[in-house]
Amino acid sequence: MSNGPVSGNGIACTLPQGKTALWTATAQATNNQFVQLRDSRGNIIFTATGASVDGHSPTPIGNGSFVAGDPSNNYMLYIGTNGGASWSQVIWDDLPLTYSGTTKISSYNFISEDSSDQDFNDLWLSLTWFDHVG
Ligand SMILES: [Ca+2]
Repeated sequence: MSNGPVSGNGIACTLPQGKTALWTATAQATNNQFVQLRDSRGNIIFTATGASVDGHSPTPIGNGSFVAGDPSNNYMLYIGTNGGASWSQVIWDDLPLTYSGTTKISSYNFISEDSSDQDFNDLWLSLTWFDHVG
């Protein structure tokens, strides 16, 4: 199952207010990748940029964690190249893992194609929120 390809110029996703989320971004591309999450008011939650060290190998370009604070739970994700000068095509899905009616974690995966070879690995973002941390 998956959604897309869709334009990386704003993909709606939800993160429950108060939950802690972890993210990691990996490039496999020559082009300078760009990924940014914004809340419903346009505030930037995180940004990562970078290319593969050698133009093709999987290269971490950022990671972090934050507590989702938007009361609406609504966020927009942007994936492109060169600071958003162009937008990539993105395939994505969300995998919730539940126990006894509670979502324990939910993991979004986004993979992008920044050109034409259709490998859909130029930027990979994993974004996971936890019901409980610690
Ligand atoms: Ca590609």
